[in-house]
Amino acid sequence: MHAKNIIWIIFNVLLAISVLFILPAQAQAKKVREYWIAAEKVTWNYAPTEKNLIESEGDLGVWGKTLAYTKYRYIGYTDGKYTTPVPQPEWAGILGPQIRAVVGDTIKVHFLNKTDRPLSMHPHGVFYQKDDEGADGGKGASIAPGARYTYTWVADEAAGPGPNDPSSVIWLYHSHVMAEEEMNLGLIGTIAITREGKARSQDDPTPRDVDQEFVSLFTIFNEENDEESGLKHTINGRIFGNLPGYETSLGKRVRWHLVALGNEVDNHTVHWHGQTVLAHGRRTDVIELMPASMMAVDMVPRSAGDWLFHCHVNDHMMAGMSTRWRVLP
Ligand SMILES: [Cu+2]
Repeated sequence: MHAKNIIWIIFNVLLAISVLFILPAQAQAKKVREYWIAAEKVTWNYAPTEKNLIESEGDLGVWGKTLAYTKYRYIGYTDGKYTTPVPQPEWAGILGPQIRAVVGDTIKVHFLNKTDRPLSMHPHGVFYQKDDEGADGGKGASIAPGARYTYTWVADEAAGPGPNDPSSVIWLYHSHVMAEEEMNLGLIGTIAITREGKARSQDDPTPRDVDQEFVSLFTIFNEENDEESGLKHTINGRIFGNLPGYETSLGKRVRWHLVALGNEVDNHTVHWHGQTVLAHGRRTDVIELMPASMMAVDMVPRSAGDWLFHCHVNDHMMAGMSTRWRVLP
């Protein structure tokens, strides 16, 4: 037989094997991703250094009068014993554990309410049946103190990135028994969904076309019935530069997931010094957020240094809605 024919036959056999076995195996690679999350009462300090780290000459103003308050948080654990917390990056601040999935996956959240009031977990974006809405009737709508509930959510096509989105998008989750009160208590987190075929691996659902993903929640927590000193203008629950950990380096592909929550006053304009971002194909260095907005933008840092990252609304800047992000050379 002619050598060319043999090569042709081998090529076709390999092609047949890949079509019959390898491709279907990849298409079937759907996972059930399990999370153990408890709601807990904590003491939260809005500025652990007790310093204004943005203006070295400045102080914390009226907002420094009281810095520590009782808050409620979602805390992630490694398993159903709820004894070993899942470590969080420093920049995550008050945010609950990051839930992640790839389009096609199912998310199971084993929720335990360790607090003294009924709470829930209500997700945005993902597919759920009525019992797993975490709000408005259904079994998961109100979980009593000490009780548990397992929420089943599906990262279906409609929960994943759309045609104009980057390879991952983010959704909020929050408690929804007395929603406004509970979001103000701190019961907030996010769900990241990666486009099918874009995850690093079966076990690592992070998108492989970016090196790092950060999440930033812009919200004003109201601690003292609208008293100005209790209006904490926060990024991930910290004020006046007290949120460390946004660290990257030149040339890295960085994705920022920006979210906001709150009231009419929670119209935030997120601004980076030293860098621009791509937002749905548009170049800018300021992103507008309204309460419950969610937005993914990409950047490749081009200038090394410690740069301001802040809300550009004047009143909010003055009240400490700023921190720094670091670009290493
Ligand atoms: Cu703002």
